[in-house]
Amino acid sequence: MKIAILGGDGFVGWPTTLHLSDLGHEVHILDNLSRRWIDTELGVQSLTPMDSIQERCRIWHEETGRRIHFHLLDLAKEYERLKSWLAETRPDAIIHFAEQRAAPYSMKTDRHKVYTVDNNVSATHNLLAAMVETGIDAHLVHLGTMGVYGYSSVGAAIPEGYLPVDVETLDGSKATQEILYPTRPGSVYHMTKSLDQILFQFYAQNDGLRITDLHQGIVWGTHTDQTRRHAQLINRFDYDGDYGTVLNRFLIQAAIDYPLTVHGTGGQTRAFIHIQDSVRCIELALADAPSRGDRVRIFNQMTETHCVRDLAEMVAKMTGAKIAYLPNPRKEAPENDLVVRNDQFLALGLRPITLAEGLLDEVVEVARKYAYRIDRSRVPAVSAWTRELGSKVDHDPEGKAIRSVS
Ligand code: USQ
Repeated sequence: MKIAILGGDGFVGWPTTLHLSDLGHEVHILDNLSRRWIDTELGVQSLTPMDSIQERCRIWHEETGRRIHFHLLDLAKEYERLKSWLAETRPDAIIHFAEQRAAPYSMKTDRHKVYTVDNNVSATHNLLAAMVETGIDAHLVHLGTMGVYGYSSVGAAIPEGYLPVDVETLDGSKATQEILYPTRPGSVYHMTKSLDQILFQFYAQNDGLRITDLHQGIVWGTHTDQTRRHAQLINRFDYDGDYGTVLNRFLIQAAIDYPLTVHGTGGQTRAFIHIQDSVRCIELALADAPSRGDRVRIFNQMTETHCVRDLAEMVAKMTGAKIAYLPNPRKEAPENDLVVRNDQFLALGLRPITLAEGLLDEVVEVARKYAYRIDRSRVPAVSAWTRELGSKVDHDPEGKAIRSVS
């Protein structure tokens, strides 16, 4: 297949690019490199040393003989260029990762909120409009988030996108409908992914676009089979307070003897998936495309659930790290249950990598190896959901005063 990977330079985009190229597909990355610019804005860098995208593609070619084509393009701002590229290249599939993906970054200041909404919603809508206008029949696979469902305890499993509901009709009888599971985003970033769902629903229904939306949990790990093949193919690994996600942060904190930063009581339960399983799920979703006229296909892309406190205890037991219970900068339920259905990927053949198998390797192979690159002052999470919460986040776990950067 000819596959366009929008956002193919990012944390999930890059290993997906390599995985699909390795399977023999013709792969094109479209990316505006915004994630690299944001590192510069925040004054942080990936734990792992990353080469330029052009250099990464060159190394892949040297290693495998396969070509990855890179196109510098801003989906949210360059609509006409996007349309011309699609019309000329006519990909069979498009994988859309090209969105600002950090919840704390999206809540940093009003400017970051505006940027996240403008970027994410325009990117998705530009893509959908261009697909219709060019008349291409590509299967669109979008990386969404489990976070669209929200994290309140409902005492029932979260289904894969659709919820059957009984409504009372005018004559008093019951009619059953399947509706999109009600969204309850917990950040501006998660809100943009909820908006994406409505855009997809409309374009699938109105124009027959074939769309799969993957509601992914929190990704952990760094390496995939392909990124291991050469030191310069390594994936990025974010550890800072804005882009680092919880488990990867705990791993590097343990590696530098920094107390594990649990927000609040750590009773927040979340869904997790290893990066290797994430790229495999994308391969499986690509091979199982909906037909024209079908509703949007939604998968829950996660393999296990854990609460933050249990994760911290697991990492502490493995490494001897201390745990710090900190004021939570986020407005979120302090404790929640989470039961998620993921039968569709399991039925398609996914065999998940569990935390129990992979965690220790990750600490030794990545976190300790690159620990010398960590700037301790960038570890605390300082982006607060409200001013009031921000005023409570004033000291880091080592007792130093925190200065918020905007
Ligand atoms: N947390 C801590 N300590 C930390 C960092 C986070 O206790 O040092 C807590 C947070 O308060 C939150 C939970 O851990 O309760 C998860 O935070 P996270 O930063 O790991 O994940 P999140 O902000 O939800 O976002 C990440 C990705 C996002 C993706 C989402 C999947 O950045 O792109 O959509 O995970 S999900 O969470 O399933 O919606």
